[in-house]
Amino acid sequence: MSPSWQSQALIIVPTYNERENLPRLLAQLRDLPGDVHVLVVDDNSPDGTGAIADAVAACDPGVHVLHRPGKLGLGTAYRAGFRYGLQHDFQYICTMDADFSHSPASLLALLDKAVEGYDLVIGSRYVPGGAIVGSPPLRKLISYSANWLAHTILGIHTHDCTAGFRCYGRAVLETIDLDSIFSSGYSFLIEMAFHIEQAGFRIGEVPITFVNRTEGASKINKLEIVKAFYTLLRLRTSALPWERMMAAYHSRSMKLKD
Ligand SMILES: Nc1nc2c(ncn2[C@@H]2O[C@H](COP(=O)(O)OP(=O)(O)OP(=O)(O)O)[C@@H](O)[C@H]2O)c(=O)[nH]1
Ligand SMILES: [Mg+2]
Repeated sequence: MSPSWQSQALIIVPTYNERENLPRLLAQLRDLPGDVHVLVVDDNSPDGTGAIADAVAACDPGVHVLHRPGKLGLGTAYRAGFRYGLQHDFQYICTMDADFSHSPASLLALLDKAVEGYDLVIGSRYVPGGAIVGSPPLRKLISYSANWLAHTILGIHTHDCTAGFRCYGRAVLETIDLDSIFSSGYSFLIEMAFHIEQAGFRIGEVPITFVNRTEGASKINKLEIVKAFYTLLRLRTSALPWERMMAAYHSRSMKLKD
């Protein structure tokens, strides 16, 4: 029997220098039941990941590629992917890393839960059954602290609000003003979780085992960690009038750029 999301799910895979991982990942995603489509958002990777994606897409109508001129950040890659998914009428729009930290097989559990009626489903390391394998202790500490701070400073309830393994129902992405999301990098994930909770959507988490990448290099750096901290403080003060004014100005200028 075909799953109920048959041909309705788009998986956004942002890439920057993932040539060792991408061909295998695309093959595994396209082998999943339900004809999930994949959108690679590549930022002109110097290692030729974009050309690899094009070669796969040329032979498989379920693989799509968006090319951007340079490294513009993970958050804006997600946003470009969301727009593509909405324009092409997908009902479930998922995101995952290209580096096999998020297992393609676990995607089915996220989609199942979304079909149950959850507006956003997160593949979570921090619910019972979730785990992290192979990450250095410092990396684990940073991830754990970012979540703890998000819970403490912003009152976010989602256990793993920094996870990039997600399945958004279409309604969420139609409702949240994507132009008002200020973060262009990794803190985009915290900011989205915050706004989605504030908007009253139903968020579910399914346990996943996050496996540290074995191929290619991480793109997260110290600046992204500082930005995440700034994002927490900015969202905490977002009730202040000047912050609302800045947000409105930012949203207007993003709309003009599109
Ligand atoms: N298009 C695009 N993709 C990016 C950018 N930065 C990172 N990525 C991709 O986003 C995904 C997550 O990046 P990673 O470097 O794996 O970051 P991470 O998973 O938080 O960190 P690690 O655990 O160290 O791997 C990967 O598929 C990257 O190739 C970017 O600026 N643009
Ligand atoms: Mg990764």
